[in-house]
Amino acid sequence: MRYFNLIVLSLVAFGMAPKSFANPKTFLWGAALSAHQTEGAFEGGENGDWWEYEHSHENGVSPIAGGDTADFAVDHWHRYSEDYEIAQKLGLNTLRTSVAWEKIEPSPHVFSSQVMAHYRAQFQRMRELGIRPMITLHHFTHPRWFHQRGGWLSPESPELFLEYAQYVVKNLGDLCDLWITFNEPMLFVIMGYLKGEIPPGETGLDSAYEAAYQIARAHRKVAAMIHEVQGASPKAKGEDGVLRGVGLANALPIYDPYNPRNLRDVEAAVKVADLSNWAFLKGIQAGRLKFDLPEGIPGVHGFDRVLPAEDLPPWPTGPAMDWIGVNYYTRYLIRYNEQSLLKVEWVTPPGPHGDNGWAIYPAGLERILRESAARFGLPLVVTENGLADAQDSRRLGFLKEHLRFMDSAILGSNLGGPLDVRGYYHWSLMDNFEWLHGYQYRFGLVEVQYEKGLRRVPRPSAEGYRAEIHGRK
Ligand code: IFM
Repeated sequence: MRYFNLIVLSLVAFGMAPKSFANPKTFLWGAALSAHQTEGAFEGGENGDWWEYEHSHENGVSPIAGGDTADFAVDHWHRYSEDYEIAQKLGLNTLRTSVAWEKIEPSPHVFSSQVMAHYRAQFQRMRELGIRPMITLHHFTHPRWFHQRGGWLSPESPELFLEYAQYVVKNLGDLCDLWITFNEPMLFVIMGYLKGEIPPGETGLDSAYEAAYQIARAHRKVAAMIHEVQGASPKAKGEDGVLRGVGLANALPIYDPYNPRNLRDVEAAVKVADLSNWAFLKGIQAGRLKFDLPEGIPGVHGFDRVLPAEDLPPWPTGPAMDWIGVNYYTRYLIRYNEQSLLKVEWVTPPGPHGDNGWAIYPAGLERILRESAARFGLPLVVTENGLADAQDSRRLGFLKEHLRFMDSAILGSNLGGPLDVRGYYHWSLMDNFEWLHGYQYRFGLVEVQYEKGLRRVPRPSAEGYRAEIHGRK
């Protein structure tokens, strides 16, 4: 292995990097989107929890910056074909997006064949253009009825989610064999069930633990179902180099100690990374969900519960995950602080950052890929990486640097041997509705001109991404 690394490193040093750093024909070059952020509320969006939230005004104040709503978003519902044609021109061979549960299942056990026909047409168009879909089943939004029945605190929630997922896989399975069950499940749990900052607005440690547990169950049930329908690993792992199967897209920032020479900061950073990045995934893989919180803080306790084995029988349902989706954007410094909740404080490192304040730290992509590989031993996909940059003055540099560190992960570097990375999805193909921040942050390779009828205008960075992809083929 060391010799291999040396050879690769010297080839890179002399500008002779192997052109096909991965399986060049099967490497997934894509961009990511989500339904609620792009589609608009057409055909049933008003059945959703976010629709309700965006239209709620406590004391006349909207919970969304600028009073924005996703009622029209960027009208991807009607303009998907135009968007996919742009993606094709950029040289993308895949796109990641989600489908809206609230539109597909507007009331319990009632599915909309009209909405499904729309999604079929959408994904068929993608295929016609030579673009492989990666479909996310849950990207933060829910039907309102789901919360009326207890949401993720209810023990029936995994079955309800499975029923919806079965309907989607039955109807779209001939067009898609790359599935994500949940986007950023721990971020969703923290914001929706611990801090109450997004729907359903629950607060408290116990509700967060319960929601994480039911979501972990839901993931395992859906992974088993998809494997039964479409085949389990090793096929899913891609004997032919083509990635298939099921993963989760996880928010995986780098957490470093504020002061690497302060043992308390070092321990705090390890703890935060474990809770936010790894505990949930470890639980899904091991069948036992465990959160260790620091001892001795009033009202704070840990969690340790076995996930029912019958959710994921050993055969033919395959493993709980075929690959790990890595959403990587930024790095935080963690400082021990006696006064703060959980005795830790998040600090944004100084230096370059996006319009939304997130620090730019490209080396972190290689580090997080290496840590994910070491922990789970599974193929990896960068399911999101991008920058809020309305001027498009830093996006291309950001992209090139992150790709350089992804190359190092794939080729091997002084940090370790070559890793099995199967794809890169830039967030996002085009500007869209950025949740609590409305439309103020621009993540798109393609600008959406909101004041000019949602006209799509590729930014210079889009051409830069095309060239980067081309250079690696
Ligand atoms: O827009 C979001 C996306 O929905 C989930 N990951 C982070 C993106 C940028 O904030």
